[in-house]
Amino acid sequence: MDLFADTAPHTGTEALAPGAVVLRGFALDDQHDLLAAVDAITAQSPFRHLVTPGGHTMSVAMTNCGRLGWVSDRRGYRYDAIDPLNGQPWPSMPALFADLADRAAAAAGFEGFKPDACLVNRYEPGARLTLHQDRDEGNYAHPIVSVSLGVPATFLFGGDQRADKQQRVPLVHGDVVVWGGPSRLRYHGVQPIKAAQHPLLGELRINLTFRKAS
Ligand code: MD3
Ligand code: FE
Repeated sequence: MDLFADTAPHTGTEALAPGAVVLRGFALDDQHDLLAAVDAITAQSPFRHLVTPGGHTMSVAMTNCGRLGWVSDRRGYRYDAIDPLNGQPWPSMPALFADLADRAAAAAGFEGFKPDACLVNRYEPGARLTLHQDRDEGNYAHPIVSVSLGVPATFLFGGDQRADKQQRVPLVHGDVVVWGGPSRLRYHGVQPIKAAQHPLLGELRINLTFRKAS
């Protein structure tokens, strides 16, 4: 009988595909500091539901920190140095964020990752991300690092074509994933979040994605 089945943090490294690595529990040591930093960011640049170029309002609420932030509106998707909600630069990237992203990328074999953008996604129950590619960044040689916090999610990891079969990857609080090399442009998404409770975040899931946007 596994006495630790429900309480032991899941740790270790799992290779998903060439260039794609799950670092289980990699962010757990920093969980409280990460969430305090998210609160400071959203005090300045609040979460908001962006509108896609097609006119749909996204179910995931977003904000950014770092020199550049990802935005969407009727004109398209892009990175911008200014938060359109307040006309100010995005909150600066906390040193802890940059350091965690750099350490995670290095653990996956990508040395010297210096992100200039962090997209912060907030999921309520039912929120989802439909299958997409991340292609608004300038240079696909850099990986993307993602940090999962709060309630669990099922991540969909597809192929280079939208119609390719998808792998389902469960992601829980503290997991970090690095997507680089040949995985960088693969289609991916997040299934609708199931109702659940997390001790620190209640019914919410928060995902930090670190990018080199320019
Ligand atoms: C795989 N966010 O913000 S992060 C996004 O959990 C996004 O909020 C998801 O997809 C989330 O664009 C997933 C993981 C991710 C990010 C970029 C990737 C996976 C990726 C790029 C290529 C392949
Ligand atoms: Fe994405």
